[in-house]
Amino acid sequence: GGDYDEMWRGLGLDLPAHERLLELLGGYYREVYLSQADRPRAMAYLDAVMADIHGGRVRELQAARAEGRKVVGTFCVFVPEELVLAAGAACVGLCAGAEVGFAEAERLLPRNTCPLVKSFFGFRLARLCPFMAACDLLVGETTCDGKKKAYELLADLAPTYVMEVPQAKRSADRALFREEVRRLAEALEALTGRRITAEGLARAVRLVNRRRRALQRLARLRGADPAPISGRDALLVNQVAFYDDPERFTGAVEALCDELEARVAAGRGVAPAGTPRLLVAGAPMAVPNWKVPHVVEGAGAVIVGEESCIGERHTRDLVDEAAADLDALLDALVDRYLRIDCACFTPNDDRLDHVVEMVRRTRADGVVHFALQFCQPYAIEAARVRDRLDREGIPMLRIETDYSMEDVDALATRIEAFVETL
Ligand code: BJ8
Repeated sequence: GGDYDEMWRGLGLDLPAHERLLELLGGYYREVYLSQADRPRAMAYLDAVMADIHGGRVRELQAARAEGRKVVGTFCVFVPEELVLAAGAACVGLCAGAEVGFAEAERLLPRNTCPLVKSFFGFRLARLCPFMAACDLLVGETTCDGKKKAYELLADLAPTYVMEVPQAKRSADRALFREEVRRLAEALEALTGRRITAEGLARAVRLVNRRRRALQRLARLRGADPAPISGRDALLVNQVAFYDDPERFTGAVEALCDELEARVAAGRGVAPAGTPRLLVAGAPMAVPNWKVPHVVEGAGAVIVGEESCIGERHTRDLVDEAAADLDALLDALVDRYLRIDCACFTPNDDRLDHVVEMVRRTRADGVVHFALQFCQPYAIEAARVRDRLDREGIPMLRIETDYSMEDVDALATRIEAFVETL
């Protein structure tokens, strides 16, 4: 990392601790990713992105900032990236998938806080995330209680804006969210000094839709048996979608899909035809939270889809591109974002339909329901998912875990037993 030391120091990182983090991450990546046989060649792009995870993209963002561009960090797929781009800023989805800085985080937050929330505090307090440090503004949202209250504390550490997300989807909720989208647009204009125009927003809508379509194409290709790509690799693509340059990333995903299409045509896969196929449903898995997919695919199954915000909840719906003026475009954004079926909503029956639809489309043999420890929305909603899947005759295994490696053996035992029943 010698090349980047000056940049990282300038961003206030703790260089020795950061060096150790990158070493750990590199080792874990080799174990989870580079050990796989017969990966698509196009994954070389993702390997390069990951090898340079805190380097090249941060340098691009810093170069843009030097020219006066702003960088906005987000933690949730409810924050409309299109608005950020239309205001002339770059958007980074911050990941928070590692158990770092937890000792520091636990001085502020209760120990029984979801690891995702603890992680973004840990990264900030232990000065380990150059992306967060490069952000001119963090945009939080009122989804679960843990995040909502944590943003109040985060605001003491970094410029933070919080957008309200409703808890239901009636017309009053839509009106509230519409007003929140307008308020966010204003805040972004104030940050960048640039007006959001209809042309600018329409361009951003097309750009983000293009990336969604590429990721939808990847999702469809995973329906083939044998599966042309591992679940780990597909998850990684969905993770990198949050912070890579959208244009370049979309090109890389299209190239990957071209290769996968050829694989499917040739009947070639990452695991033999007939390998048990699983859908993972639930809470997001942020970089570098590859624990469950690593265990699942080590247990002789292949993951064929993610019903998750780092997965199809992020890519399923497009924004209507037909809208002509700014108001209509903002309405189209609201319509699209309110289709998100996060477990923070009540009722949230659409999600049950989506899980079943995904099982059918990906030809999955079963579902692994994934909740992060202390995440009430997903842990409680798991019971409703189970009821629905029972009625459809789809087997489900319920998992609740954190970012530590302590339960890996226990998880492996449970997952192997589940896979054997399929
Ligand atoms: S739209 S899933 S990205 S809120 S896992 S922090 S819910 S206690 S992440 Fe999420 Fe937006 Fe919903 Fe998606 Fe809370 Fe649960 Fe932790 Fe969570």
